[in-house]
Amino acid sequence: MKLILYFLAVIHGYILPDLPKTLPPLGSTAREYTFNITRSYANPAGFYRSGFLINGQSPGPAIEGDEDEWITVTVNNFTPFAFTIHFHGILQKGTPWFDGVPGLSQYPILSGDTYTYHFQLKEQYGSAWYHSHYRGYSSDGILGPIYIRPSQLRARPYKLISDNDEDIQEIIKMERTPTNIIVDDYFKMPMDDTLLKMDQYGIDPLCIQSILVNGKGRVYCHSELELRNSTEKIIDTMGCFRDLFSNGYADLRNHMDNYALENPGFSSHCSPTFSDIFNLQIKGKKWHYINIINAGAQYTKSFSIDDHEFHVIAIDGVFVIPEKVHQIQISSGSRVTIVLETDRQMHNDTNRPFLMRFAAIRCPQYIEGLALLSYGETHYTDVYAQNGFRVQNLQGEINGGFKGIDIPSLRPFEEKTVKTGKADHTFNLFLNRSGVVEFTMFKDGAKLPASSELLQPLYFQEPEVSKYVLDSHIKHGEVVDIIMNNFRRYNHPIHLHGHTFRLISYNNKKSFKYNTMEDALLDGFSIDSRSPCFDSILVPPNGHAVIRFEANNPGIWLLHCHNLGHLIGGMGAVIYESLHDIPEIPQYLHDQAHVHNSLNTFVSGILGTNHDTSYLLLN
Ligand SMILES: [Cu+2]
Repeated sequence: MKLILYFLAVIHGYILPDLPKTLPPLGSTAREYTFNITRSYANPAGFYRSGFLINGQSPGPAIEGDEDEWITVTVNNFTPFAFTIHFHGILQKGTPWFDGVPGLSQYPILSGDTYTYHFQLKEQYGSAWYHSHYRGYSSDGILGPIYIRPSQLRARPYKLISDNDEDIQEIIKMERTPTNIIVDDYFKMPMDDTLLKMDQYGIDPLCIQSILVNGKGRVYCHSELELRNSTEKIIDTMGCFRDLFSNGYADLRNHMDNYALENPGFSSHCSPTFSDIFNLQIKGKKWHYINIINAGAQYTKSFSIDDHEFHVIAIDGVFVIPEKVHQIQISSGSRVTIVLETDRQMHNDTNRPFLMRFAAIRCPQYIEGLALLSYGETHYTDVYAQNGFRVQNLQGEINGGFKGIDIPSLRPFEEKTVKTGKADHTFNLFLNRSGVVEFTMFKDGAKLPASSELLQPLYFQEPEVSKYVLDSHIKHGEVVDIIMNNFRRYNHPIHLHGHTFRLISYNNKKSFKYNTMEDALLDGFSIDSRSPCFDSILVPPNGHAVIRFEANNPGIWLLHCHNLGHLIGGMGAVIYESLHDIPEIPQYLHDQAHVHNSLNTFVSGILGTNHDTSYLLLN
């Protein structure tokens, strides 16, 4: 009887069930966060739209902790929608089921429900972020920064920035409290509507309204006549490329690769807005430590600050050999950490703010997000009081005499080497658009079904062979290569969960012509033992990326495109890693309330409505 009462109490939430073994060991504490997520109707870019807030704000509060510390995040869903939270860049060592991927590690958290994530910031540091991993809600406001302060034992690259001890001491001090800047692509309509229109018109939702910087932005308009640049193509007042003769949406199949279009009628009339923009106010200090996170659902950003150079010191939370540049290109999902030296003497007029620019690049739209860098006594807080020379144009192209860099050229600072021989497992992927709203990573067109977000999580099932599962019985310690060729004209920012990988071959013009790295090695190719170390990589059109990781984190991991339309269109693969070594999933997680769903279409995946068999499971 006591036992029955206990279970009833657990089910009804009066007492907590037995906590899983993966919680922090007794005597140590976890840093606790509570996220109350609500629906909003707000105007972050100067026009009203529905979206989401976390504790009344978007981006949500920063999750901060020290390397190896435990974190607890309790999510209270006060919205009418279901979603999950993924901790992007957190390796989830020992707790792979808290990776927040619906249909893979958990069910979506239903409206009115609560879900608690527990994980350790184990053997990792630096910039990461969290976001909804359900449909497109990350770009509707369910996102925020994560920062892990590196342990004392980590080697830092600061001596390569300055040989002055005072400078290094100040940088080390600033490392404790960096500024996080999250940049997001902001659509005119909420993501469910945007993706539904993608499905129904068969058009990529490529034309965005604004680029938000820490949740603030504006709509900037262009003069249509001024931008007309050919007889076949015009650029409208939103900066979007349109077909002159079809008003942008007829004859799509012929132009799908050439013309990227906004839904008809939605970008033709631009109305400028004059809302607040993010202002990074600098007071007194000389050195600044900044994490820049590209959370955009669509575009790579060219980042620069007018009149300033900066040191790039880490990518995806891994220190690199610093590079002093004026500009860096940041693809979707990637994080760039910079150290910025501000010296009033270098600039003529520090009463006016300098513009930080985030230009969308490799895309059919001329648009940039703007934010301000203001020195302490700045009297102006508007973009129209801008100051200094700009180092890049609206297309994100760097002006003559300035230095830019892209992420694949950066090498890790720590001399941890990658295995340079052949791999134990190789997967050959072909990034492709296989239909109007269908995207795939597989030669045979296999897709991650949109409805997989609503299915029973893979952790709760016997391992299943599906076309989108990469499974060749990877064992602990083995070396895995993933060859990704992109034969089409789209960029795909590919993100791997559960690992930082090594980029062992990359080219933005040529495909990788071998079936395995072993074939390449036999043909004279060699692997740089200090290959770049990331968790996201942009695979450019007609180019390739070959990534390698060591199977040191047993789990079921997603590899996917971070362009949200592409992901929901099917561009994902599931990796089964060392299945026999995955610790047993805590029993109470099986009991999460959820909705059963068996539909398999893009629309149902987006809307989540019209379930043919739906009922609530409460035990
Ligand atoms: Cu993609």
